Amino acid sequence: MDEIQDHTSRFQNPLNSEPRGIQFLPRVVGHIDLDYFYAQVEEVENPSLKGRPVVVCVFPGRTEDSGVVSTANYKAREHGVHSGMPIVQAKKRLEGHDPEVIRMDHRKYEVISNRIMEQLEQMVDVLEPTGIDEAFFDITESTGGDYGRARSSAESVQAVIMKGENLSCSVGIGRSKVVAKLGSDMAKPGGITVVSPEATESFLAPLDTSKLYGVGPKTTSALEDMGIRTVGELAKTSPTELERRFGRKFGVYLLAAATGTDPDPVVAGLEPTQFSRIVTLRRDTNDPKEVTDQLSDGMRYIHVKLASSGKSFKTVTAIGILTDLSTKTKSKTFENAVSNPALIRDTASELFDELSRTVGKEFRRAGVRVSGLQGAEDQTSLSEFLHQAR
Ligand code: TTP
Ligand code: CA
Repeated sequence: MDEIQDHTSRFQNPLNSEPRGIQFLPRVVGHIDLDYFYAQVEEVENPSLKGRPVVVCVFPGRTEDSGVVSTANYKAREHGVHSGMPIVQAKKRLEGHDPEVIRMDHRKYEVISNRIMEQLEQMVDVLEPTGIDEAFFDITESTGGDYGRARSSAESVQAVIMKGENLSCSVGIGRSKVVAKLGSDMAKPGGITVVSPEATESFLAPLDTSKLYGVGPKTTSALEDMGIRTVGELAKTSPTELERRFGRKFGVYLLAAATGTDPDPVVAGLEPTQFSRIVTLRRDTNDPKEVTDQLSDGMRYIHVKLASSGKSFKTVTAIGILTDLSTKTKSKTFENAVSNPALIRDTASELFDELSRTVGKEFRRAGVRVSGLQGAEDQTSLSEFLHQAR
């Protein structure tokens, strides 16, 4: 806790922290990007491709060779093949290296992407998908602004995607979108970069300005003309000079990006389908009361998510991960959607009573999920609910 307050006191820009009561938590923003996405999906589907150059292509023309490369795996990239390259050229570069050229199947990648985004959405506070294989996320609340916990969250995200889809991804964590995005780029493939608030300045300073999100070749050369090559140099430039050259809006952005203080919030992009929280218990136990007690923060969190999104729920699920790491669940579905927090707690406690009687083993981790979410307008009032329940 001391550490958090320490970070807070050094925070200069309140826009880069989230209000919590009277104190500000250091903002924790993440960026996740799947590695060589289309080509990796093809490798997972056909493991015999591993180790060979794989090129996924769009064939817009009449002949197979008239298309361009959509993406390539790292083996093919070693030979200089990249997105946007004509197929003919890619084939030439890969001659004699046993390449596999595959037609792009957008629908297939989309289905997998949707599954991943839905899973991610359950693991973070806010998820903002920004493309088929990438998303920003915010975990300020769930980590309490602690960057050590943020690293664990990033590891869990990677593990879940690996377990569910067999796909590797890269994750960056930092105090702003620009820093998080740079982090995931640098972590490629399969890594995690955590840039704590204290380390942000020294992390950014040596980078070329072209690495910053939103800084393309034109801006890079305009900055070079001003004698600015690195992000550190950009950070020291006077705001007036930047605004004169790039206009007010972009000038302000450039300076904020260069100091890792870009304030753009992570904005939810998906309609949530469920809210859940899972915790590791303080000790393995079969006592349902002990389990539900330790889930009370998690259930409060679920209630806050429900209230802030104006949602009610139809189903409560108790999730138990046992000492042998198997997962057991038990659910109860109400006839009408409800939103009362006491119902989450009472139903979860009932379900854990039943689970603990039937599983015969101790719980190591436990969680609660509410699903069957409906908008506030579909909601049944509590009195109506009680009436129906009798
Ligand atoms: P990227 O994330 O840019 O690339 P990538 O996932 O293939 O590789 P990296 O490991 O560097 O992240 O793009 C995501 C997907 O979008 C990519 O797999 C294929 C598609 N794509 C195109 O179809 N055309 C393009 O020019 C680019 C850049 C990507
Ligand atoms: Ca990618």
